[in-house]
Amino acid sequence: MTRTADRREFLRNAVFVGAGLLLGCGGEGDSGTGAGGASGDGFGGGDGHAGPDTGNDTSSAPDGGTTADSNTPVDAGFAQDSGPSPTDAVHGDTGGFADIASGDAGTTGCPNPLAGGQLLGLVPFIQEGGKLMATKYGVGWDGRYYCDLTKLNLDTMINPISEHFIRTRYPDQIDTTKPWKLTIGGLVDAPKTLAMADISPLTKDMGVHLMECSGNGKGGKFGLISAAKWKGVPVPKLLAMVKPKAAGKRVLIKGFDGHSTPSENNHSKPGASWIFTPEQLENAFLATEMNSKPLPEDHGKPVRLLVPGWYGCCNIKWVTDIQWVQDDAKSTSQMKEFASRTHQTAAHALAKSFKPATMDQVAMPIRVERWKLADGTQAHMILGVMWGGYELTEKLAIEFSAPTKGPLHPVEVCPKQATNQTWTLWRYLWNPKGPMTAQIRMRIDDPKIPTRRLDMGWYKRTVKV
Ligand SMILES: Nc1nc2c(c(=O)[nH]1)N[C@H]1C(S)=C(S)[C@@H](COP(=O)(O)O)O[C@H]1N2
Ligand SMILES: [Mo]
Repeated sequence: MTRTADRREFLRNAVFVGAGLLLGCGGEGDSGTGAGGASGDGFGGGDGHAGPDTGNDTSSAPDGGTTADSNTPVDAGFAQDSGPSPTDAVHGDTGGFADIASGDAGTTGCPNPLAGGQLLGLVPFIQEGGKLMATKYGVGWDGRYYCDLTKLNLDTMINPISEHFIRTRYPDQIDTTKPWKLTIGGLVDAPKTLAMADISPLTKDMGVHLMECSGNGKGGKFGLISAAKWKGVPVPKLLAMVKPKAAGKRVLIKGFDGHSTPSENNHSKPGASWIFTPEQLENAFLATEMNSKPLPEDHGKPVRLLVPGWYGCCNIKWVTDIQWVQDDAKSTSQMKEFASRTHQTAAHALAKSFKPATMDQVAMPIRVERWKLADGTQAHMILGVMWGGYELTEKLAIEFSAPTKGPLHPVEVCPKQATNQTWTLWRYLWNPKGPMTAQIRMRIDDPKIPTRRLDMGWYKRTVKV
């Protein structure tokens, strides 16, 4: 069946129920009593490492965030065991389904196993939230936009600019009266300074890339992740404009990071910059356009770094300098701040001790739909995304760790994963046996594929059905 035909069939069969009072835009309120500081990266403030998940479903660090300094996705506002809030009840929310209806060619391209059924609504994820969702708020380092994943456009799998996550808002100390300058220098024979007029002619379409903040966590319902279409200039092209001295071995990329409002609880330190080897920057680019529009202020206007496959913290915004530095250059404050969240063993003193801050293969559910079938029975359709990693896989599996830790069930990714640059949609037809609170956790059932975050239980999500 073609994608379009399937999509039409899917839509014909979907009967929209309820007025669709959309939740998710700040609807959850603040449960207040969660662990950790008030600010942060959608993250609990600490910088230690949680151990691998023990399989214990109650209060291991990756889930419960009970250890003050554990590296968990739990952050402020997540009240442990607070149970469902009044808004957690299944309601008539068709949230996001209108978005599906707006496209014509379906992304899923898979036969709809619920043909003839009726979509009753979404089952919310519980024991998460607390952050203001789908709203731009805050200033400087603490400025955020958590995107509402239940409303992801499943046809395009791209976030419009207004719905792309934000971590750190436009610095108020940028002098907008002066033209932007980018200096390529450091340990070079002759540094070069470029204006945007020099950079723009060098740009080209770079395709769709997903970005995820390494602090993407439960407090913001995992909304610090988004995909956009980018245009920019390949970093190797810029590096080729200067001749490094023999001692120039690594490349520091630095962005403007001056905000007059300090980060709450000193959570974020000034000095956004990261040090790479030239090889690590082979596919990197300095972006000037996002979704065919000049780069918006909050996303790095006029120019920002994007290193495909690396965590967001490496994607320096408001780039001012590219500098060749020596092999034993000291790591930057940004590298140290994000050391644990990027799987480093310590906040190393030297840049060369840092491993690439890459995202292993990851997956999580984003929508749990409740359907009524033609025979009157109910079914649940779980929709989710898979992203990251270094090779394509068909070994996605789902695990329900309630009422007992369950076996792995293979999940068909449809259409098959075609790139690691951005996310892929998957869905799974679920028939829970009776009412229960279930933890949904994804796995890649292939020991050859590294899955550090899935191993930790980072993206476990809980629903009550
Ligand atoms: N100059 C500067 N660049 C920065 C940051 C920052 O605080 N200052 N934050 C980084 C982090 S932690 C992330 S996740 C991404 C977020 O990019 P976005 O806001 O465009 O989604 O920007 C990165 N670039
Ligand atoms: Mo981040």
